[in-house]
Amino acid sequence: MAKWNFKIVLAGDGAVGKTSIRERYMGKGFTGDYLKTIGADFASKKVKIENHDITFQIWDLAGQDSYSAVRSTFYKGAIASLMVFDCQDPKTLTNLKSWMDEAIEGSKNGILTFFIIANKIDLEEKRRVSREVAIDFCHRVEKNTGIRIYYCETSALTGQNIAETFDFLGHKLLGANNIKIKEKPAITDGIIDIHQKVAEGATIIDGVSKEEFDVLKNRMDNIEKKVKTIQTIIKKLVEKIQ
Ligand code: G3D
Ligand code: MG
Repeated sequence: MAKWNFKIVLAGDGAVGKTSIRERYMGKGFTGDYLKTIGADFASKKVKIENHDITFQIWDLAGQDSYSAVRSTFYKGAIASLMVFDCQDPKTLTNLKSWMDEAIEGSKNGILTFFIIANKIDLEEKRRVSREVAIDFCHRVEKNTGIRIYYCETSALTGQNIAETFDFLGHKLLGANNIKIKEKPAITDGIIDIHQKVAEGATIIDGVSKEEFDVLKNRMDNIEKKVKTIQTIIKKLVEKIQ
């Protein structure tokens, strides 16, 4: 029976709900070491997927600075990262760009799975970042970094999608270690494989559907051809004049 130790880091702006997500998953009474110098908390939880014993080591930043040179300890050895934003505040989503850069650098590219998490989904009336906008953002980040991203919507308050996210992570991380698991994770509508979605053409490419994208691309290709023809004509004219 194999034992697995997966270090997962929670990153994102202050007050987006990182500690709440961790506490919701692990219960309030965790015993964590307080890593004073880097301002991080750490707690662990054991779970079982089929006959595999998994220990999730979950690290959570207490500091609110968007960058700190001492953070490398925080990311060192991390295999997955939950990048959390508050669905009430678009800035916390766009700030995830620099959080991701920091995580990629700090983990020395060791992070295999990134989750972008829209938290506080229970506050429906106050929501200011739509699912579409968030998915579009994830797609752009995936395109720019080449990193596979999963997107999910959670509420640390109601518990929506919290356990599901960690269960999904457990399956993915075992998979990344070439472990074949028969039972499927409890995938919910809230968990979206950005890569898969784009490959299926089922969702957004820079804000347009796959069909619209293909039409636009076709038009661009035609315009490009016309421009080339015009350039050739101009070149010939210039040659004649000379
Ligand atoms: P952080 O660890 O990212 O800094 P916290 O964020 O977990 O400390 O959460 C910040 C505030 O947001 C807390 O409120 C917390 O209760 C609230 N919060 C976190 N997640 C959710 C959620 O899913 N839904 C709602 N409605 N609130 C949430 P206080 O008032 O204690 O500061
Ligand atoms: Mg916190």
